[in-house]
Amino acid sequence: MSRVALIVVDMQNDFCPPDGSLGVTGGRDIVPTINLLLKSSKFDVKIATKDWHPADHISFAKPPEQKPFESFTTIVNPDDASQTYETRLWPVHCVQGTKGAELVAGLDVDMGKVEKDADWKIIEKGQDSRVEMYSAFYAPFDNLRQGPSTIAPFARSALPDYLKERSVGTVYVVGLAADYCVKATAEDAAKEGYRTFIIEDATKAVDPSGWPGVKAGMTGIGFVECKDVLN
Ligand code: VGL
Ligand code: ZN
Repeated sequence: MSRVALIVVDMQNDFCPPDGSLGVTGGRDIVPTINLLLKSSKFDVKIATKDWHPADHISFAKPPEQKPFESFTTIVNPDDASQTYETRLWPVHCVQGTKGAELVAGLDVDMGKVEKDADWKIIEKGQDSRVEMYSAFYAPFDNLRQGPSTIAPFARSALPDYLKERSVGTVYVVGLAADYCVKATAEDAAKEGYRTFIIEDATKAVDPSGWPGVKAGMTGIGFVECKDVLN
């Protein structure tokens, strides 16, 4: 029987105001909603992802030439210089082992552990300093779906195998940020063949004004509210 997974993306101190280095407006406010989801028996498998960067991660703006948020960087596949990737630079965030990389206070991660028959797992991502990795599945140029990649093994997380081993068929994605890691994770989930939903009132965007446009461009993903799931 196909099982249902809840993927809680990057609910970490650095993404939560007021202290987070890359605080997403309202990021902390969705903790109670996510806790309700974690408590629900609707999900057979529960996962929390952590952005887990080395201190020299490529996505960190290096002042004074580079500015966070405003600048764009071109990230090149270390194995193929013809493959480039345009994205934003960010303030230093979620460095491995720092307070900023810890799951945010109040997130009821124990719910996943105590739930009867539910698996609970923390998945780290973004450990390869050479590549950005918004998705909790893969870095953009990881081709492990086709065969062995020569990109460092950390460009692929433990998530793809974890979901497969547990016969998951449907995933619900929540957390931070809607327009970056939640989006990329949901898109890869859909690509991998999962029925994929984003629970909209359990996520917040870095750019709330741009979110409707980003959302409109996402195909094959369902958008639902918490109340639709927990009835
Ligand atoms: C994220 C920017 C940089 C996210 C991670 O979790 O959405 N955004 N790293
Ligand atoms: Zn990051």
